[in-house]
Amino acid sequence: MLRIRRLGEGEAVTEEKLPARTFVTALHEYGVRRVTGVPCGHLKGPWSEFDRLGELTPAANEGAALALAAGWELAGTPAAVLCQNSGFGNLVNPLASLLLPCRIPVFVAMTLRGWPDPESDEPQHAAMGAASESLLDELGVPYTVLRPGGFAEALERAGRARKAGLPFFTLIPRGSVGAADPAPVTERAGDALTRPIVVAALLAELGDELLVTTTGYLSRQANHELDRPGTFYMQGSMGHAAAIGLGLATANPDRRVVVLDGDGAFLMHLGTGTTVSAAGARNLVHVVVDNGCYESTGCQATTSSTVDWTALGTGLGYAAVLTCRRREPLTGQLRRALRAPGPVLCVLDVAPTPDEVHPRATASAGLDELTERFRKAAGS
Ligand SMILES: Cc1ncc(C[n+]2csc(CCOP(=O)(O)OP(=O)(O)O)c2C)c(N)n1
Repeated sequence: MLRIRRLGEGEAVTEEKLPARTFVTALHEYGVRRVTGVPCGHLKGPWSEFDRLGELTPAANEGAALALAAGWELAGTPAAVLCQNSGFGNLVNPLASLLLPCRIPVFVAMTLRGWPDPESDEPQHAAMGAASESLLDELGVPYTVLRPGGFAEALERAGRARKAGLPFFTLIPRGSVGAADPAPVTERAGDALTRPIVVAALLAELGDELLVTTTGYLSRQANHELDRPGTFYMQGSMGHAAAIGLGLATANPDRRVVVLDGDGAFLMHLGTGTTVSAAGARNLVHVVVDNGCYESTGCQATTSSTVDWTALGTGLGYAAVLTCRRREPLTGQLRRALRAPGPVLCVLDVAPTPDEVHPRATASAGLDELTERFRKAAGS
């Protein structure tokens, strides 16, 4: 039986774990040859196993992951998607309008945040935690919730769905799949930038600018360095920091708006970069902290290593693009970024620091309170 109790930070719902290797071997036996998705900390074990085997292609967002897997399936290669239910909304479109009508069977392993008790998780997961099963019911997509010892049965059911031309979701309660061995800590150059350094430096330069900080460790770091009413700490809604910032900037043309983004989050909805430049938001500064990984979910690699940020920012139409990878020019580059006519893209290349993690802003104040405080600071 699944044991449920109230959870503390980082605790798991289940105490019996399916080892990551068993998860991967079972999917191989089921026939899966290729895997994609967007990482969740609760699937980091299988994610790193598939990565080690060269079978994993990280996708920019969950919808793209499902469409990529559909392409593999159309080519006769059974495929799986690994994701978190916060990305369920991203994949509903290809699920409803591609996989179901074209009868393409993909196996999806989706972790359940905000479930079974929304109170036991962060507030941004409550609505999706409560709705994940009923949304699948409404769409007519077969699924099961993984129980201890129940993965073989889940795959049997997935096999039946596959024969009927249907995708299948296995919903994974938090903590029910084992983690990977910790990655070796890589040496970083003495003058390398890090998340704490760049966030502290940025906050030191801010006056009354509004600041929107992206989902995950960057929001936590900003809150840790300097809690200010003019900072909107995004908790969920990954990939949409620049869009929120653009809304604020176009509604307040006389006030600078700074967006603090991650490489994974910016790449998730990169098209917003074109909206930012088409809107000509001269008061918007988009700072992207590129650590090459999804640090907040376990440092799984993003695709940023293949990105030429200067070419990308220019191509997207940002009015100025600045980059920085060392400590000495950091403050100068940030000052230039904050003063230049925008929209400005400022990309800071940092080394990951997974050992430095701070509490969420919501550890000290409610989401309502933080939002209301920001509304006042934004002048509404
Ligand atoms: C739509 C969606 N998919 C996945 C997640 C899980 N998630 C939370 S933070 C995060 C990593 C963000 O990576 P990045 O933007 O590069 O910032 P970093 O964590 O490296 O600071 C992920 C994948 C999420 N919250 N929302």
